[in-house]
Amino acid sequence: MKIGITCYPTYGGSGVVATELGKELAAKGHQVHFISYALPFRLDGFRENIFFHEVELPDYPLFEVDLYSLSLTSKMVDVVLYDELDVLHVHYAIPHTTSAWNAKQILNERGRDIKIITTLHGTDITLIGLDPTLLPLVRFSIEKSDGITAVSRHLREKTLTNFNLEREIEVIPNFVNTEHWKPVDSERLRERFAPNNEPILVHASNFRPVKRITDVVRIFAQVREKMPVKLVLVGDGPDRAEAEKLCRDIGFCDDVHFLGKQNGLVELFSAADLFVMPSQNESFGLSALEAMSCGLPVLSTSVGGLPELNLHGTTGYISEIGDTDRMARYAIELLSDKRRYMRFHQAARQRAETQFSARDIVPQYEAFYEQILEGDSSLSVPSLQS
Ligand code: GMT
Repeated sequence: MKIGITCYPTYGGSGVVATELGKELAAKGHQVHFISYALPFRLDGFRENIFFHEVELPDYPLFEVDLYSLSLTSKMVDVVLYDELDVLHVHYAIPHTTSAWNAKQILNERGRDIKIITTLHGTDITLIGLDPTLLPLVRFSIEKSDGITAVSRHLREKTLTNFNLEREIEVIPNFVNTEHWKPVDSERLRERFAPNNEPILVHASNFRPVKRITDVVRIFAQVREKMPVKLVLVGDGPDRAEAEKLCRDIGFCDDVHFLGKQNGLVELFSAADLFVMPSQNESFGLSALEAMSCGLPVLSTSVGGLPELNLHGTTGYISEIGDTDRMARYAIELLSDKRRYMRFHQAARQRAETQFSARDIVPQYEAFYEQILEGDSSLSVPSLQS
């Protein structure tokens, strides 16, 4: 099959999922064409069957605001026609689904049909998609997609309610390549972060307010009052400075490692003991899954799709948003009980392998493409009133 994939190419879970999906599909013999404004950051090294089409923006003084969504449409039209795509799979509805719908209209005029599949990832539905400036367009685009997938049951329900829709939305959860994301020897790294073999808490994200980074620091502060422990923070973003200041104010900068953006996450996760995700909103929580696949139990909140991933009392613990006391208590309990910790460590890895492995999930996308191409999108599109 020839598949066009559009996603955000920079740091962010939707781009990661799209890129990993493209890599897996290419490895299975499909031809994959990425269409975006930059090379997706997880697209490392040369891979057969993968092509990249850069969307260039016109440089003209009259266009003070960026016309990306229109340039993307034009590029989609070209790639569909000249690379003979079977399907366009866009990740994150805004503006990708709308650009794809426009491309479909242009192609239809030329007698060429193309199926559009949208994967909804999170804030395209729960936050920015609800903004009055975008809502009618997002709703329309979702309705007009030939197929829609959501990364969790929670996100499917949110989409149907928030946009007052009645249509099939296939839940295809996010996945990891468990051959890559697995516990590896990382003694050297561990010694660097925790010279006296202290337990290590780790967090990785884009440090946006929704991730509640200062909660990570507060949880760490409470655990540190009871036991020697270290904190490793991976990533960067708007809330990093505040978290750094909090560490300085509390006075434990020596025990906290701010690493910024990193690529070697498998080694970092393998060196750590517990993944902390106190998010305010999370339709899935991909980085928690990557950590679980490396054997890390997860301390998370109960929001969004997190309870579909992290099983309370089995692969980690779940608490209410902002309940840092409880999260710290759970961390102390788990890190002080070696046998219980080992059970959680094994269960986390096992859940990633049995429920969320690329081996099992990628075929669900392939089957969905087939279903849409055969014309059975099980659509029940209501009239456009909201
Ligand atoms: O909505 C965002 O925060 C952006 C989005 C992204 O592109 O990184 O993240 C969402 O998609 C990820 C991949 O499916 C999910 O793992 C994240 O939970 C989700 N983020 C939120 O829902 C806040």
